[in-house]
Amino acid sequence: LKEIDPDRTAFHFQPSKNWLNDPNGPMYYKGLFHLFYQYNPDGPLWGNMAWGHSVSTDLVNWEALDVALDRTDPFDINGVFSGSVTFVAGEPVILYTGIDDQQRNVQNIAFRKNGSDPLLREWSKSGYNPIMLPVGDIDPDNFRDPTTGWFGQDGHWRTAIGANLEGRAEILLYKSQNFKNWTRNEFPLHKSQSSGMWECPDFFPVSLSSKDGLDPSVNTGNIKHVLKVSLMKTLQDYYLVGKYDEKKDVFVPDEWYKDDYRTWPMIDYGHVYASKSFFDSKNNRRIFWSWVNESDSEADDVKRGWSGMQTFPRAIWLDTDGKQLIQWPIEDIKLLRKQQIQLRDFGLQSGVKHEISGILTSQADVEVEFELPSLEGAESFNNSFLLDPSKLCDEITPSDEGGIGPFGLFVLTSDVEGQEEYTAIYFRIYKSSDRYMTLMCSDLKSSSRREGVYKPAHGAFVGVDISKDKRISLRTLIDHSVVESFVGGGRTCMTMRVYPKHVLTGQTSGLYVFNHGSQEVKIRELNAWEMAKARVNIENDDFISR
Ligand code: DQQ
Repeated sequence: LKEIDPDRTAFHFQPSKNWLNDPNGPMYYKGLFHLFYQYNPDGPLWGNMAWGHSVSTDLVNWEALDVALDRTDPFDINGVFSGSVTFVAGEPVILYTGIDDQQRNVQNIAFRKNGSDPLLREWSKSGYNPIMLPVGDIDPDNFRDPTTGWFGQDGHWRTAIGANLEGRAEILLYKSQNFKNWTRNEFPLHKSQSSGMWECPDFFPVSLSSKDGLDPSVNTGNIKHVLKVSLMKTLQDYYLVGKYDEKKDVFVPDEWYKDDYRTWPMIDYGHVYASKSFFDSKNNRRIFWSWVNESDSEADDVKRGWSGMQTFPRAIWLDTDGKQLIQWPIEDIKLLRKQQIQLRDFGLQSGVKHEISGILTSQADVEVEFELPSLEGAESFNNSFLLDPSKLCDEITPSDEGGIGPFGLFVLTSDVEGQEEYTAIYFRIYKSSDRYMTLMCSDLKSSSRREGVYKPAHGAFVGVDISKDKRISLRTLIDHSVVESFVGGGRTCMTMRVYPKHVLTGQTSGLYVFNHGSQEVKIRELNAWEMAKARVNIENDDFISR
């Protein structure tokens, strides 16, 4: 009998075994989606970095292929680090960072080997690698993660690379006419004084008038550009919205922007890193993945034989306010929805906890819209809350009796006496002098009785004005050890890793809606679906023969 692995997910991207981190070079090419990822072929901890590779027809079910890029040459013998794919004359080309035989970060290029293999299994590294070296003021330890290339009106390709120059974060811009010989631009695409090294930049245009995604080279029409950076300092992903000046080749963030990362919006206020997007030309959308790390111990990773996963793919576009990004699980997730439970116009009195029963809730997709009969009774807001909402969520608890809220969901719960566990995802409304502020918390303090597990509370003030219609929506994907939440239609996202203990003894997990505020809260509608298990990188299967 195989020992049960309660942390293994049902529909999140993971290799069948070993370590995974950053998503690399996602693309759609001739009927197939490809996802490469930072992978250790030899074990469940970080090391021996290579590019793992999987393919899919629907972005939900994945077939694992052999490692696409491994450490083979002087220019990458110490690691094949992150990178991306660009279509050059219609052909996919990989740009990636190698850790060379002198331990330097260098940039390399690889082409598909066999033009007739639809699965793009083999890649050949060019003989003229490396194509970019850390020379001059570039720190050879901090020069990595080339973006997908884009093509300018002047007939030159561009790519952008994260770098550290005398302690300053810079996204360096390189140009090329032939995608082979690259020259560093006079200016960086963008830079910052105080936020440390920026890894894994992602740079792409977004439409101001539609949810459709855009090809990376589009720079005309009603558009803005987004620069996403991963801060080594905080291990969080942030984004800036602005204009790309193609003449100077610089990104100019919108006026509100200050050079203080604490004021920048985050891709996800939970626990993700090194995100990357691609343009899905099949469905005209931009899709986004992020690495979700483990947050239990290394010994646990070794015991289970794997570590890390990707967020469920999200469509990403710019809100009509032109300021914030919206991220939403791709529609294709509906392929997995099974039995559904629904509540409509359901009053949640103060102090009530109501169970959503009848489906398996350890793999579920839950959408709920709360309505507040009135905003009177909201507690007063203190400006100091703004600086550190996670600290605030750590200090309060979901069982406090508040004014409006706490109300929300308890997920992955156990009610068995002496073994109670619950993860709370909830809201609490505050009133400042001129507006209402909606706090969202994901509180893991009571999520597990397992030892050595990180059980933080994360918080964010959500980018939704509650005073408009007194409604707030929450969507939560629950998948065994990962809980991804989307507030206000995807304006604020929070992903957490949860390791409940009760499932180890075969107990099923519960799901509740609750209200511990002094005012009644109404559920306008709740839909919860049990989710089927996707086929994700199952070993020993022959994709081609099926
Ligand atoms: N992970 C890769 C690097 C990147 C970092 C190495 C971010 O290329 O900068 O595994 O997680």
